[in-house]
Amino acid sequence: MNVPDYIRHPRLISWVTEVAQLTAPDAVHWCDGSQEEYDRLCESMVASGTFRRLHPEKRPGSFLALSDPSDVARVEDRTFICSRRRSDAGPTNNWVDPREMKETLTKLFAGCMKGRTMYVIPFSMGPLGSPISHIGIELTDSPYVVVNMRIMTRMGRKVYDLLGENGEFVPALHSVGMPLAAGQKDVPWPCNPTTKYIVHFPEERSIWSYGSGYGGNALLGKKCFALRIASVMARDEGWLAEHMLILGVESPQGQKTYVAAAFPSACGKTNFAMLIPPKSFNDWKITTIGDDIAWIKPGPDGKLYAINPEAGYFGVAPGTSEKTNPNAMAAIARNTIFTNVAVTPDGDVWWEGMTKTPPPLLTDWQGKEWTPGCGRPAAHPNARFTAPAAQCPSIDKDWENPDGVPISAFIFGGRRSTTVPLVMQAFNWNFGVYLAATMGSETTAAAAGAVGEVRRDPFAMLPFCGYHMADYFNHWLQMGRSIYNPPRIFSVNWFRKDAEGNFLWPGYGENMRVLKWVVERVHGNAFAIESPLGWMPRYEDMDWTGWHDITQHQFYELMSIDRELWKKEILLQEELFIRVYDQLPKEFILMREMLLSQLWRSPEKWDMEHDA
Ligand code: O2Y
Ligand code: MN
Repeated sequence: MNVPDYIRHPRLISWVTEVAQLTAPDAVHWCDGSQEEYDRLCESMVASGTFRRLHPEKRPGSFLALSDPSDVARVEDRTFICSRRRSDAGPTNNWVDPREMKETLTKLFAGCMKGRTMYVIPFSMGPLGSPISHIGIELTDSPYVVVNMRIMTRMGRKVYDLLGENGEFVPALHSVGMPLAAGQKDVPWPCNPTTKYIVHFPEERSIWSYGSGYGGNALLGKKCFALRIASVMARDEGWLAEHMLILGVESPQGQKTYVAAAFPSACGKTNFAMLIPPKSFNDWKITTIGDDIAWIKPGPDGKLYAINPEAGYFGVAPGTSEKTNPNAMAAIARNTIFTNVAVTPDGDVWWEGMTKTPPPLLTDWQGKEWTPGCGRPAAHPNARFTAPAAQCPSIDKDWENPDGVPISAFIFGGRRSTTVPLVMQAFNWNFGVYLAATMGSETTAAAAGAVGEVRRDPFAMLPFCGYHMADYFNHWLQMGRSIYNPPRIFSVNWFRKDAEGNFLWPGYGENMRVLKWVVERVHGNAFAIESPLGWMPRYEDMDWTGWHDITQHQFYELMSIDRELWKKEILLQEELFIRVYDQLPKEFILMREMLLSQLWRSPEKWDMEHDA
């Protein structure tokens, strides 16, 4: 094997050698991360049929990939946390003994790269050299993964300079699980239709992924490293690896406040991260640091500082439009890889929700002819764009600041048609941790299971925590004890509906009004009253400039607290708590009691119109 002379890391070289011996690729390519390499790989994928080049003027530098119909999303039931002890993975993760799993995987990986090239991808999660960043090396037999990783991470030769001879890195091994026999013709989207494993070994901080070429299963810097492995590192080292967007709010006076927010998958995180305030707020500015993951570490002054470990957006295309997210639309105008969207006859992209009227003729995500009303979606509901973060017009000037940005507030939100008010501030850090731990979302048609059922998704981390979920709650409580003046914690719910099923809150840019109250609370500049659940704004505490439709009555309906619903809610929360009881923080029992007692000393239907 020819190792470039700038790689001076014996442990890395021997790992790559061992993997090459096991997987038997035809060639090993050490990626340098250059534009030429990216262009060459894209061209070769156009030639092989994996990529289609999009219209050079309408989507310059952009490509479309259509996946195998069996390989379209993360596979949670095939995702494993293989800690030495089952109890360390906890009851919410799939677990297999690490020795047994290594045996299974070693058999699967034996010869699995035959007929393919193995790429060595050096990448940094976070700005190169930042004290908050960490390095990974992904070995993969998928050129699609290489080019996506070049957008999503800081990838290339400079990583080897940082690693030197003995630097730490997370080894991440990936194969599409489809070796090619001599002379066998490849398919545009190789994967293994029957066998998939997304496996994490938290003690040795390594990742093995087999059988899928899609998104979170294959771009191992993202969910596998930046959340599942990093959450374990964060617990051990006293920091936070979170499923959070980070945005900046700049007031007309130029005061900048950074907020991190957690919402479950498919709850509009990218839209919130790139929010454009309503016209009447045009002297306020929202800037974007990240749309999905935050790494947050205590700085020298004891405050929390956050970076976005990613360098790109792997966003959901359907629903993204000039109306819902103009910043995302600008970010994907060029140099973007689209996966599983539809394509127009002249080579531009389209998906449901992009325009009001669909084009008269498309090729859908399965390569079939599509016309409006044909009864099939044109794009897959989990179709994605991979775009460089730097292309987003709202990108924050400090998005690559190696020291991170100071976080003043955490916001947690779910999708709830009832029960949870539009916004409230937790009474204190511990209560905020309780609110975040009990958050849930109603299932939509896109998710499996009954529509409208509440799924608990604590901290939006249920599929992404690399250890016992209740131990993670303890880690958050411990962080509150160890940091000076911790950020304030808020809960939001953009999705509340009236009795007729109409949304009570328009969302999108109007969420700025909530954000403004949050920021003003952080700085001690906004009034709030005490509700049974937390601190809440009155109608007059919100800025309604430019919006004359909402009445005080409507706002208080959005903010009301119904004791009967909360009784049910607390019983449902108990289901999660009992599931993770062996590590459940004792504080949670006390907070539940406090909550119940507050609900009982308030009227059955608490609302500010009558009770405040
Ligand atoms: O389906 C996938 O492989 C991607 S999942 C994903 C991608 C970007 C951001 N968030 C998510 C998520 O599931 O939370
Ligand atoms: Mn996500």
